[in-house]
Amino acid sequence: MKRVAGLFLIFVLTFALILPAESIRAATNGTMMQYFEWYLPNDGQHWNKMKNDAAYLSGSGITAVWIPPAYKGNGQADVGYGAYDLYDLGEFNQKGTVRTKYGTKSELISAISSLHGQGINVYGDVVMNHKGGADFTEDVKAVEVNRDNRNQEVSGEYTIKAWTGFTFPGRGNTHSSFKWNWYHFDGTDWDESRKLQNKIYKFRGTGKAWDWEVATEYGNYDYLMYADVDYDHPDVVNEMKRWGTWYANTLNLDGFRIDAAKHIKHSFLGDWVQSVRTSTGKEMFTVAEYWQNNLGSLENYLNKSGNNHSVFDVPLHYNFQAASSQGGYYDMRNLLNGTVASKVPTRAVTFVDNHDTQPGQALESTVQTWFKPLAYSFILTREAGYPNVFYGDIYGTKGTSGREIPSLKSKIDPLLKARKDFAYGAQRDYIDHQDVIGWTREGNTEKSKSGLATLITDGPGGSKRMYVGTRNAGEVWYDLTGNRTDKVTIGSDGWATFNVNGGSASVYVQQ
Ligand SMILES: [Ca+2]
Ligand SMILES: [Ca+2]
Repeated sequence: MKRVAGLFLIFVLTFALILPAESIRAATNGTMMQYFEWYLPNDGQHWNKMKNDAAYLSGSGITAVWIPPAYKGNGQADVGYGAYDLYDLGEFNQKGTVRTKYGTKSELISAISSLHGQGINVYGDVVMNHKGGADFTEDVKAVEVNRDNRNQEVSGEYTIKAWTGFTFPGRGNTHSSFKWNWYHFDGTDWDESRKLQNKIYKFRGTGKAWDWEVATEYGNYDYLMYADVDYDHPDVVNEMKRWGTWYANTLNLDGFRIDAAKHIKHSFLGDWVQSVRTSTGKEMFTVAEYWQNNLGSLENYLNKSGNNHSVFDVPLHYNFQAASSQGGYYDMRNLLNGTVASKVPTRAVTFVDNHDTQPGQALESTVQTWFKPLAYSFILTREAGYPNVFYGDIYGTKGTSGREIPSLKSKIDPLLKARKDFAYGAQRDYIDHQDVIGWTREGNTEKSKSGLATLITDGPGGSKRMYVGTRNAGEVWYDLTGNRTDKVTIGSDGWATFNVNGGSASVYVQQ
């Protein structure tokens, strides 16, 4: 905070806007939005809000939304990750409620129809690692394992009462007659007969073992929470593929976000994606949440899951967080170090924050507010990666008095516009200074005014001479973010000098 202590207020006051730009997915750049944050109210109105938001989203440049888990969780207030019944999309009276936290199945279908009507794709959240809220316990033979090394058994075999029986009495056999029993799972962390804390139980039985390959943290990170689904069981594999097709067809989904991928047998996930693509006949863009700040682990996941879907660029998020918390002393040349966007750009979904990294959540690592416009200008105006904008950054977050993310809509909207209208064509990097870095896009002939120049700095303001292409020669460009008011005339040689304020971002485009 030292060097920037005096500048911090200026950062807040000037708050750079980010520009949107770039995207390689179509004639118009693709931009995804994560349409929820953790602390949305449990009022059943979220699907309705999303429906009413469709026109704004489309107009601002959002081309796809990732919706929260749409099925019945372990109670009405469940965010969705305590998944109970994947076939109950707010349709049956189960867990004391018909609707989910977000609304009813019919409201969701109506909202998706409105999004499609605005040309926006919809990606469903897929929670397949575990099941919560079982209907009854079963007697299961199990051993305790060491929490820090799940390959190490630390007790003899004995019988526990595990919450592993799922018959879905409120739904019966509608949509699926599959019932879950203990042998469809690998383990749990609760024995109802002894009620001991901090245990992990591995089930015993023919063929029972933690799944492989999964992440290697704690020896084997198959187990995360609740009753852990066993992807060595062929009936489970078949049922989940069948469900994936049903989920996609019932909601007319265009893709998926896979939850907790590092805890799920990687080869199964590749097969599952391929299976649903084949059975639906659709592209079904898919991004997996593999939460590890390690490029090698992410590349290993891509390889072991068949190289057929994308991953969130977790290392880039942590680079943003580090840069935002070093008070101007971060070396901005390092922002791309160790990122998916730099190594496997076609598989990178870039993002700034999400429902897990926001204040108060399990993986809290929130990018500081002053840096968000810089981070969004980075993911929205550069060529590499498919950017994802967080609902909590547009509308603000709740639930952590005094520490919420404020609404940054007025800062992000111009950057989305930059992405939609200007961030096209060849990119030139000027990532050559510890504070002020920049890049340009030359534009293309399909988008008449396209082309841009972005500058960001975590320290003092500055300027940089950059090439934007002779096709833009003679044009007068201005800062779409409003942070700078000077006009820049592009030279006949395609070069010009651009300026940026301290702790800020500027994105110059044609007037
Ligand atoms: Ca297993
Ligand atoms: Ca697992």
